[in-house]
Amino acid sequence: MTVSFVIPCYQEEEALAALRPHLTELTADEIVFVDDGSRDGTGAALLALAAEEPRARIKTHPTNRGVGAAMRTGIRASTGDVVVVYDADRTYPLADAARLVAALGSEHDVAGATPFAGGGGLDGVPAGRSLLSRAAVLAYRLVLGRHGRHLTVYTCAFRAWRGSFVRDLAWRSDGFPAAAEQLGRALLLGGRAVEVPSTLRRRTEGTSKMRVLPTAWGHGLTLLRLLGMRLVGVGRPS
Ligand SMILES: Nc1nc2c(ncn2[C@@H]2O[C@H](COP(=O)(O)OP(=O)(O)OP(=O)(O)O)[C@@H](O)[C@H]2O)c(=O)[nH]1
Ligand SMILES: [Mg+2]
Repeated sequence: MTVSFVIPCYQEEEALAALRPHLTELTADEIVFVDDGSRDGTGAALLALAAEEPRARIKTHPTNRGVGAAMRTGIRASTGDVVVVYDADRTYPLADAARLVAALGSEHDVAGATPFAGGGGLDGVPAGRSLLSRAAVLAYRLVLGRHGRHLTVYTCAFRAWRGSFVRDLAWRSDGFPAAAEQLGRALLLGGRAVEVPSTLRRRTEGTSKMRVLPTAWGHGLTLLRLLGMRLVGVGRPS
């Protein structure tokens, strides 16, 4: 079984410098970095990293298109039987990637990290951010009904996917709501999802790219799209 990591990066010069010494801990056959039109030293940091890490591959967008678009580029370029999406700022423990891959097994299409199930947690994460995530869970559960009731988080992109499943998955959002849209669409298509408790910590290098208002608006549109899919029965499991 081969494993690809996909790591979207936008203005992550500092976070990549901190990630670099940890790459050897990563059980992967390839690591696809997507530099999404960064204007800081991200491009140079990735070249330096690739010079000493033969598993690294770099995809570049000439202009900034958003994390959802970067995931699309990275996932489509990946070749692994399993694809792990991981944030450049290491806010979830790198070691938990192996737990996601183990939980995915052969019975699931996606295994996602969650801070909101027993054994998971939040470490220094601003209250506003966790509130947004918790509100999103309620909204996505409502819209997805029986398809999504068993899950405790939708906005966290740190997941292990069955490669063939996620490379076929389409999503519209180019921004942060893409993580929730991927999961919602996967569930409506009959995808089998499992969660693994993990601890989300506050970012220590670089700055957050998440803007609450545009992201909340994007979630609203995504919820409407998923509701439409559910009502017309798109992807109803047979
Ligand atoms: N490719 C790409 N990646 C992005 C973009 N915005 C954010 N990212 C990446 O997506 C991941 C998550 O972004 P963050 O800024 O950490 O957002 P967050 O995790 O919600 O918030 P914090 O951890 O508090 O900063 C990081 O690896 C970012 O580099 C973007 O426009 N394009
Ligand atoms: Mg982050």
